[in-house]
Amino acid sequence: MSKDLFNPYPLNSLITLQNKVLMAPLTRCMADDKLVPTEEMAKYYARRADAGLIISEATIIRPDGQGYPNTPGLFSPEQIVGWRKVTDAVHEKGGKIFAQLWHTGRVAHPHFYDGDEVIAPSATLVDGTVPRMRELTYITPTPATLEQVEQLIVDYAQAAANAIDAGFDGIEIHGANGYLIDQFLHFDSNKRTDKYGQSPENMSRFALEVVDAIVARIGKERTALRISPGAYFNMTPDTRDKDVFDYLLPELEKRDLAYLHIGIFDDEMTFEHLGGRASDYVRARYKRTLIGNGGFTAETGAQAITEDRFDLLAIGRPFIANPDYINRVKSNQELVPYSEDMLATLD
Ligand code: FNR
Ligand code: 8K6
Repeated sequence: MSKDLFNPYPLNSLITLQNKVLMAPLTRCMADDKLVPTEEMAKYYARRADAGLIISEATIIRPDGQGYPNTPGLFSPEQIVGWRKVTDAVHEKGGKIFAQLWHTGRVAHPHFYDGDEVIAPSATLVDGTVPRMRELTYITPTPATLEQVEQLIVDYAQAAANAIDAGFDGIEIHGANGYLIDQFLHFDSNKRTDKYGQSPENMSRFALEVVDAIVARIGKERTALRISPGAYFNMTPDTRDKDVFDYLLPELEKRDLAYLHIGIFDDEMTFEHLGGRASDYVRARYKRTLIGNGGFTAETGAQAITEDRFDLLAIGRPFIANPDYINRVKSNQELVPYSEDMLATLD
């Protein structure tokens, strides 16, 4: 396999990664009941500190962003203290870690917070029930008012500042997988008729305003974004979605972020309206640092980097199954296969 995978990679003038194999963000639902990261979580992340970069499990920016049990937050002082233990443990082992900032939008459920409203771009219900809480059915969201949209942007920026206070090296905005920001970017979930809907420019506005507010607060070197141009999770694709991403990608390129990351479970999945794989679609329209992900092995990922399909590789499930993933791959040891039962414990 190409040794290049283990060469350092400079994201920018402030941050250089020790190698090109990143740990993908993985929700584990193991924070305590105040959504504070635990000692076990600090140990779990520290065991994986030899990744080029750890991207934390998605972390909610405020209470009404929660859609799954025991997902950590970054809005209370206790949560900042809890995350500080995680970031210290990772740094002590020479690693780097970004916080993934999350609001689930219409996938949120008031079961998890005080209040009865779920806010989203539009009043479009997501089909089905909450994973791991199958007795809960999603409820029809309330379209966010313009004041509520403004407040969300303020809250994203505050959570980013909290992440830096907690010792993170940067943040990745979760704009993928059918959650709040992605809901603005797709016609399936955005039916707004104001400045946040109907046209590619309007539908990209929220994502770009969140990016700009965070960059203003913590700097572009520490700000990254994950997107899913092909709707595939809690979302139905619409051929017009391509126009939105055709507009968004050059706008993002101008912002010179730390990186852009594709959110997909299997990069071999093709989207008719994108003309193939989501990663190839993005690569053709975005020339800065791109992270590929979704069903790769170190070998297939290294090959894709050699072919210049993306710059860095994020590994998800195999990193759950193999805390020592980097070492095993480097020394050609066999990997433990991932299985869903592994989600029950934080090894
Ligand atoms: C995920 N994924 C995910 N993505 C994300 O952006 N934020 C998250 O919190 C999570 N949580 C999560 C939990 C679990 C249990 C799984 C399996 C996946 C998606 C993940 O980052 C990645 O895109 C996929 O797992 C595909 O990559 P692999 O696993 O094929 O390398
Ligand atoms: C995606 C973040 C939510 C994480 C909650 C934990 C769920 C764990 C189970 C993940 C199983 C993968 C689901 C695959 C959906 C992709 C559809 C093509």
